Amino acid sequence: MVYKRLLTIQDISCVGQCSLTVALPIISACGIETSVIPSAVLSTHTAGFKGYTFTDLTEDMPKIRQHWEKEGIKFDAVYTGYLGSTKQIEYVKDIISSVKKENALTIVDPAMADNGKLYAGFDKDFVEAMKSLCKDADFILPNLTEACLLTDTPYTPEYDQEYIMKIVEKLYGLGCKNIVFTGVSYDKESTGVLVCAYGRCEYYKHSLLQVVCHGTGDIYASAFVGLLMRGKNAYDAAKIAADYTFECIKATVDDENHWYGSKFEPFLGKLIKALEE
Ligand code: PXL
Repeated sequence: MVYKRLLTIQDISCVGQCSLTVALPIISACGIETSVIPSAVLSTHTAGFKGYTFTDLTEDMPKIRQHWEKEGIKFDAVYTGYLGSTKQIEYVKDIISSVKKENALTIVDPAMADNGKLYAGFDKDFVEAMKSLCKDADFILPNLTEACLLTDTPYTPEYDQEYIMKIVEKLYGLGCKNIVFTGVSYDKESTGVLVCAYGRCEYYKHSLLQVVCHGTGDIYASAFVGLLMRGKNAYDAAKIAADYTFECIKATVDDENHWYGSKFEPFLGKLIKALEE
């Protein structure tokens, strides 16, 4: 097996099963060395908890980059998730260009919004900065709300294929190379992922569980990244990651005490098995 090294930049939500507490175990389980730069430390994520702490780590970023430059530290891929400030996005771009090995992949999850709304603390400037990060990425993984924000498209929860393909065209227009469009649902019973990669689009449909489950975007993106790094093509990685995320949600929905995240740990074994197939 080729041993690969990845850097992921996103927050530590100490409790809440999202961001780094999801990315680290999942990508490591896929057999990829996973280094981190925390964008911020929060006591919990911002979706449902009240009074959470937020320590912004923006100004640590250039210092970390400078140290790594001295050490000659480089990566085979950089995967970014939830970032803590608009200024941070500029620093993240500097880090990416400084630490990327030749032909390294950049994967951007523009984690900033869901269900038609920006997450707490984000504004229009952040969206503009995120557009510029997505433009240079090899893969972006937006949900519908994020894709709408990135393309200045009015969000609607009910839509058809034409609406989605117009957004895809606009994302290409922005400069995005490959798009893994999550949560694309054309009827009430199903949802799916539209993978537009290497010049063609393929839709993978799966059953929809009628629940809002936090952190599933991070579970999905982390599994996708791990699978892609282990040599799966984007379509297969997107499908396996979707099946994995579905199982995590299914295992969580009946537990009303587990509203804050999804139980991803019990299915890591299955994810690893899928890697070998
Ligand atoms: O899962 C996305 C996410 C990541 N990090 C923080 C969040 C959220 C979603 O709300 O609040 C801090």
